[in-house]
Amino acid sequence: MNMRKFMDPLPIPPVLKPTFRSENYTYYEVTMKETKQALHHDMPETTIWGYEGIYPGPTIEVVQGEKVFVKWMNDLPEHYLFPIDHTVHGAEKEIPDVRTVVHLHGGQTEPESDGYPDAWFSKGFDKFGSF
Ligand SMILES: [Cu+2]
Repeated sequence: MNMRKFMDPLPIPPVLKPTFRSENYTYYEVTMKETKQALHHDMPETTIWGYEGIYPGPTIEVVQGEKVFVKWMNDLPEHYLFPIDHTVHGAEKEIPDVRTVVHLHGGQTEPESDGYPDAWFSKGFDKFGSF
């Protein structure tokens, strides 16, 4: 495959509109979805898992000091894109194949809301836990 340079403009993610905004806080909902997207002009579409179904995910614009809540929702398929080695810690067969958790760098996030490394939830919050 010959991938030519400078074929695509720099991707600028769209700005996400809040679900709710008041004088005290702003609330967003972001859904993780599987979609198809071409990541380069010379490549065919490929399967991606993206926030709001795009990669990179949307931008959340925040004014300094603004309090923001985000509800991260998992609407990914129930089975992973690739084979899973169930002998690895954290990938046991008893837990859902596809689990997610969101972690933020650069914000002032309360620890219980910042995606502990072992925390997870499955599609539709059907199951959740930590190891
Ligand atoms: Cu981190």
